[in-house]
Amino acid sequence: MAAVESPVVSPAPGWARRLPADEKIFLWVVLASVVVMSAFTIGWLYFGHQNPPTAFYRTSPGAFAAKTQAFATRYTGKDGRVHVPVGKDAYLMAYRFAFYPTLVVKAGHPVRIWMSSLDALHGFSLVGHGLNINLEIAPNHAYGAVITPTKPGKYLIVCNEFCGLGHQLMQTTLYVER
Ligand SMILES: [Cu+2]
Repeated sequence: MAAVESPVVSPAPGWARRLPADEKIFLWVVLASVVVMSAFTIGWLYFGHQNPPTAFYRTSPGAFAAKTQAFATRYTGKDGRVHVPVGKDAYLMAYRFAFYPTLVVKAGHPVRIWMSSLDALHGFSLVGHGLNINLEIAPNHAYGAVITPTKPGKYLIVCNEFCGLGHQLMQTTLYVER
C-alpha cells in the first residue's frame, strides 16, 4: 500500500530557530513589560501602604450584630457616638444601607476595627488623611483591620462595593479626636 502524501507542505527543518527580527523585538518587549509590571506589583505590596494587614474569623450575622450591639451599648457617649477606649478593639457592622455604630477614636493610637456584613457584600473605603484603605466586608466573616489615624478630624468611610439601590447613600464618619 502506497504511503499517503500530505498536501500540507512542511517548513524546512530548523524553521523555529530562525525567528524574524520583529518577532525577537516583540518577545523582548513582552519580557520587559512582565518584569516592570511584576516589580510594580511587588513594590506596591511592600511600599505602597495600600491596605493594613487584616485578621479574620468566621462568624454569623446574628452573632456579629450581637457583639457589635454589646460593644456599642457599653461605650456610647452622650453624643450618641461610640467612644473606643485606647487599646480596645472596635466593631463596625455594615448592612443595606448603613454602617453602625459611629465610632470615635483617639489620634495617634492604632485601633483594630472588626467589621462584618449582615446581608450582602459591602465595602469599607477610607481614603485621605494619609490613609488609603479599601476592604470588602462579606457576611459570615469578621475582618479586623488595624488603622492608626494621625490627625484629628472627620474621616469619611464609604461603601465601595455596589450593594443595591441605596448603595450611594451608604457612608459613615470616623471621628478622630486628640
Ligand atoms: Cu454597601
